[in-house]
Amino acid sequence: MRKLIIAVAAAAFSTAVSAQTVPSNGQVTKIDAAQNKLTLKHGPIKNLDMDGMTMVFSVADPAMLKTLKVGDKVKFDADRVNGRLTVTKIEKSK
Ligand SMILES: [Cu+2]
Repeated sequence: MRKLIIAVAAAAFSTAVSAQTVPSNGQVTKIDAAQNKLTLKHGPIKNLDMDGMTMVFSVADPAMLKTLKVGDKVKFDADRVNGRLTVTKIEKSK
């Protein structure tokens, strides 16, 4: 499944060299440290072929949640990890 998604993304965005993920913009609307989850109101996520919406993501590293608070604007990478939509990288937007 993951390989298929990457292949489709690569075909659709042939100018993107070898990157699997493309940074997306979002805003933190909820942090659930106990569940290791983050709710983001996000813009389009190109590598997941997703339009803007508000949704829950898993986070790859629990430490990510410690640097964030509700209302923060962020730039993040999201990918499908073991079938779950997961934030693999996140930083506050300047
Ligand atoms: Cu979404």
